[in-house]
Amino acid sequence: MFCYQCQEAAKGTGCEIKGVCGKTSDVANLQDLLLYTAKGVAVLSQLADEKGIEQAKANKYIIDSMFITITNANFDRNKIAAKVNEGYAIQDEIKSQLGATAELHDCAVYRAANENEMESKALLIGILSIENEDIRSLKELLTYGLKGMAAYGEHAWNLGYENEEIYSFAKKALVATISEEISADELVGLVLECGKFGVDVMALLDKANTESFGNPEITSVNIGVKNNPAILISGHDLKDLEELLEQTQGTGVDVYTHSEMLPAHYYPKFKKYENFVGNYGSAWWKQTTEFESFNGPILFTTNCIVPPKASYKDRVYTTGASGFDGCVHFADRVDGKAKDFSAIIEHAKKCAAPTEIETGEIVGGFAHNQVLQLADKVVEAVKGGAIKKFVVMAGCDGRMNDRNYYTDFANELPQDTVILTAGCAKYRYNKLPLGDIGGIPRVLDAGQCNDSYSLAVTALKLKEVFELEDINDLPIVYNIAWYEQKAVIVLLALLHLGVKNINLGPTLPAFLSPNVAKILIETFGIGGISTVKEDIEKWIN
Ligand code: FSO
Ligand code: SF4
Repeated sequence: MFCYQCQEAAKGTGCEIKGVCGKTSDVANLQDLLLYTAKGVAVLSQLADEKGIEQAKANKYIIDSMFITITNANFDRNKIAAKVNEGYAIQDEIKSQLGATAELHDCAVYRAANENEMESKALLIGILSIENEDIRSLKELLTYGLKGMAAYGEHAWNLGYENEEIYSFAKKALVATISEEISADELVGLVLECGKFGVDVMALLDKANTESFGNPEITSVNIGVKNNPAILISGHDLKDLEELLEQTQGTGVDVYTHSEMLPAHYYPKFKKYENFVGNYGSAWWKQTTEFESFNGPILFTTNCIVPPKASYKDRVYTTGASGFDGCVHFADRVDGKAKDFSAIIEHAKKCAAPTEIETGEIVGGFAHNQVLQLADKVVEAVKGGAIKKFVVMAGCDGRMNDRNYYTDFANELPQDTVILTAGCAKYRYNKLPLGDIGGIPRVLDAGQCNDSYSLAVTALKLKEVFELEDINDLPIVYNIAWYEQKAVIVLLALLHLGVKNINLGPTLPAFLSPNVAKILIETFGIGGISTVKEDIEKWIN
C-alpha cells in the first residue's frame, strides 16, 4: 500500500505498512483498484455522454466509489471488492450500449477474477506508479478534490438534488488522471477548475439542505443527557438523520448527534422531533472513549470512523459510503423508500441511557442566511471598531497533539476578534468561554465542513456592504485546519473565489511536491503555521 491523502500520513510522507487511520494494506489496495475501476466507468460514460446515451447509474457509481475511498469512511474489504465488481458490470453494460469503440484504456478493460487478483493488480496501478513527482502530486491533488466533491454531491443526491455539469467535470478530471501525456500546466488548470465545481457542489448541497430542512438559525444545543436509551448518529448525511428520527418516534429511544452531525440541530425541521435531544461528545477522534460511555448503538452515515474497540464494536452500525468489517450495514434506499433502521432501534431499547460526560449548551447556526439577518449589527461593530478582525478557523480536527495549537490560538486571540468556523475543527474552541461582542458570539459556527460555503457567502456579502473591490481587502484572516479530502475541495473552492493568503495546518499536505507547493505559495500566498504567539503577531496585531 501507499497512501498520503490525509494530514496524518505516516512520518509526514505516506502510510506504507498500515494507515495511521487504521486502514489495513489490503483495504488500501482494494481502494486503489476501486478508484481505477471508477476511472474506467468514467472513460466509458464519457463516450456514452457523447452519443447521448443516458448514464445515471454510472454517475452515481462514480460518486459512491470516490466517497468510499475518503479517509476514515470505509474499512470493509468485502464491500469494496463488491463495489469493484459492480463497476465491472456497469462498464460491461455501457460497452454493450456503445457497440464498437476505439482501443480503451486498461482501467476500462481490466477484470480481476477474484480478490487476490484485485490486490495484485492494485500494486501495479497505485499512486507510486506515476513516476514524475510533480505530475503525481497534481493528479493526486485533483483526485482528492474530486473525492471531496463526490461526498458533497452524494449528500445532495440523497435529497434529490443533482447537477449534471458536476458529473461531467468529475468524469473529465478522472480521465485526465489516467493520461500519460497530460502536462503539469493542464493539470494545474483542472485543479483550479475543480475549485469552481467545489463552489457549485457546496451551493447545490446548501440548496438541498435548506430547501429540505429550512435555513439554519441560532440554536443552543444541549450537551448533557436524558434518561432514555438512545442512538448516536455520526457523519454528515441529513437524509439518514431524518429517516432515523421519523422511525424512532414513539419508541422511547432518543437520538443524539455526534461530531459533524451537530449542525443538524440548527435546522428548523429537525426541531419538531422531541426525542432529538442533544449532541454527545466532541470531534471524531475522541470516539474511542465517548462511544464506550454512550452505552447505546452508534450509526455512521459517512466518515469519520476510528476502528472500533471490542468493548463497543457490536454497537456500531454503518450506512451509505461508510463501512466496517463485522459491523451491521444498512442498505441503500430502493425506489426512494426509506432505509429500514428497525435493527438499531431495537438494539437501543436494550441498552442503558448514555452516561453524562458534560453538561451545558453550545451555540451555533450561523450559516449565511442567519448571519445576513445580523448584518447590520456586524457592520456596526466593525465600523465602530468593536470587531477588528474575523478569523476563519474552519476545517477539521484530528488526534495529534500539534492540534492544541488551534485551541491555544483561539484562547489567545484578542477580544475584538470573531472566529468563523465550520467542520469539526470547531470542537477545539466551541466549548471555550470566549464571550461575545455586543451580543455577537466570538465563535460563529456555520455548520458542517461543506457549510464553509456559508462562510464564503458571508465574506462576499461583507465585501459588498463595505464596497470593497477585492475579497482580500476584508478584515478576514484564514487559519484553516485540514485532515481529509473534503478540506481539499473546500480549499480549492476558496481559491476559486479569489481568497488569498490562506494559512493551512497543522502541516502542509504530504501529497504536494516541492514544485507544486511552490506554485500554491507563489500564486495564492498559501502558508503554514508557526507558533501561536508569532502567528497572532503576524496576522492579527
Ligand atoms: Fe471528518 Fe471533520 Fe466533515 Fe472534515 S468530521 S474531518 S473536512 O470536518 O469533513 O468529516
Ligand atoms: Fe495514512 Fe491518511 Fe491514507 Fe489513512 S488516509 S492510510 S492515515 S494517509
